[in-house]
Amino acid sequence: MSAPLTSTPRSDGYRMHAEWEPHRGTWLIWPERSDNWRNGAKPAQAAFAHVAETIAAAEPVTVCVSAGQYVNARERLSDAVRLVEMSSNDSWIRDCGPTFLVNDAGRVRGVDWKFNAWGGLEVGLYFPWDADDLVGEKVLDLERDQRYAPDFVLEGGSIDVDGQGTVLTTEECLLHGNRNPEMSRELIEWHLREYLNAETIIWLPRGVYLDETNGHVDNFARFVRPGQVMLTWTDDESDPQYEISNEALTILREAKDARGRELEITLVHQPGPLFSTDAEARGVDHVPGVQPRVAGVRLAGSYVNSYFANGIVVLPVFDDPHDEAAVETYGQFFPERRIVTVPGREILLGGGNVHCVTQQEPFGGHTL
Ligand code: KQY
Repeated sequence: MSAPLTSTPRSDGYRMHAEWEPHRGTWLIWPERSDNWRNGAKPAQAAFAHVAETIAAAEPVTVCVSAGQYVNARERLSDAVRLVEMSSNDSWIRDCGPTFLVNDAGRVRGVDWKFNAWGGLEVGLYFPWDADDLVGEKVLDLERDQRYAPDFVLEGGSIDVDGQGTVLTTEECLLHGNRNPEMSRELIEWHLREYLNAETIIWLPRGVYLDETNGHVDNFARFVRPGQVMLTWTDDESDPQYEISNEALTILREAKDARGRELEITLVHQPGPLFSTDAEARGVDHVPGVQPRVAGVRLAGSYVNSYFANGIVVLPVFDDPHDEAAVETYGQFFPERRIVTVPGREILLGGGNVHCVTQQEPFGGHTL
């Protein structure tokens, strides 16, 4: 185990970069567990491969894969994708991977948070999660990046930053009794300020309706540039999502970012609502202690769960009437980038989407 730094990023002048800043590359983890991914994870592997190849056309991609899946993954991925053998419990590197940081000289470090599978023994999604919890450290080791390791449970999908000192997050997740129950809100804020180098934290009460992560903000509301936020929305007042989005909108309208700017908010209408089918649920193995996949359950589908890579945006679409408007909105957010759509349903069936399965490493600009 490499020894972590005992200072904090804030005191050392490192900050979490915004996702739209230049990347050195992107990390993913190869999916394989058949108690989360249907049909032996084959459709999920095709979906992850599609995402990896899409990003690899824009920047270097590394996929972490178990020893048992190495040969299979190598055959299903092109040579443009680097494969690294690494153990994990599932495939959500946004959440179990490191949060990369940069300083003004372009040097890169990372935060290796504690990971407890979205809630630990009581209501977490699976046990064990020890291999996932080591992913952050292993990735930073491979990159020879120095590591901060606070005693603090946090998933990367539960925070979003503008790279200029503002953090967006949800109370539903960060203040949930299954993450850091012994910590006060003030202490949780202290960790965000110190380890992301932030000034202002904007708390939204809840995330997407029935999101199994306890309302991760990366599926709900995200910065698209400083001062501008996209928010999952529905026009249907009878949909439980309406009240959730509306309360967030009120807060965002009143909020100011770390530089004192008011926020411009763009509403992105949700797909569906989408529900899992009988055939989809039947394809998932039942294992005690692992969240079951049940037919007819409402899926937490969202267009906000996209990924900004160098020169492109990878946007999940659902063969849904709202797809077109989402593509158009992203085109307005990012006129200088290509909006590349990928089928989003398969990853959604596993509980997340494109943003949840990717982790960006900032370019920084330094050489070793
Ligand atoms: O929202 C995310 N960042 C990840 C979703 C993980 C779902 C686990 N089944």
